[in-house]
Amino acid sequence: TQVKMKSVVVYCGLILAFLSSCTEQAGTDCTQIKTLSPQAASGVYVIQPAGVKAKFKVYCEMRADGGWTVFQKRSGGAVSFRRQWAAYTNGFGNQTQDHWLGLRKIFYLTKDKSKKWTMRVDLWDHEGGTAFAEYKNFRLGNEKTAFKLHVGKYRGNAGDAIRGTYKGTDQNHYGFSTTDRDNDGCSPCIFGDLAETQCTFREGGGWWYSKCGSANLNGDWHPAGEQIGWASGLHWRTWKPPAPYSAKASRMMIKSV
Ligand SMILES: [Ca+2]
Repeated sequence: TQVKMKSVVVYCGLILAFLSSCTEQAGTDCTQIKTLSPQAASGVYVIQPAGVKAKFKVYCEMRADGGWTVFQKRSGGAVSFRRQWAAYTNGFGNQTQDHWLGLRKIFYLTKDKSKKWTMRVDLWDHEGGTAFAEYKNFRLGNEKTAFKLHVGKYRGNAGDAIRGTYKGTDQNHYGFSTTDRDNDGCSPCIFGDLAETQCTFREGGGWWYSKCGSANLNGDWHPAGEQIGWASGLHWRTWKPPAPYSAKASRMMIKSV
């Protein structure tokens, strides 16, 4: 029986080693996880993008059209998006709730030139409506470019707020700004009788502001009844113009193709 016990211990040890190597095996992104396991459910997964040493947790939104790696989620005021450069670079919040994945991780994902990425924005209003915007060829530049935003062709029903409605406010090919890192092109910008030097409005969230522009989903969250007219909000101004309307919820995510 001692020999039998010993072989059971060895056998179990092998199974445990096999299982732990299975759990340590990280996908490169949510799209690959969904492709390899079509039944995989939405949830938090550990990923390791190709050519990157870091492993990190992401929320995967598994849909019929593929696995999407979520990098922004807003649904209430519990998580403050009034953060500075370091926080927007590294990420904040909990992946199962409201969060910002972090510019460095989005860069790690999208720097692989062998893949192309589609970025999807989902919006929910306070009246039960939804809308979306999708961009082909999404990627971010590295930290030296202030994580410059690059998007290709738009499709959707929320409008192309990244390129914006006013001349000179196109956020495509613009770097990221926070209250302590100003790349917004305003020094100042004149809006009617207001002169703004910072599109973060000194306390709002970071974004790829271009003379402010028409999109910013990282501003202050506002509840129903207080969702209209704030300088800082969850704004996608091609969706509900002209007064700034602050969405009830938003989600930004990417899929590799
Ligand atoms: Ca400025």
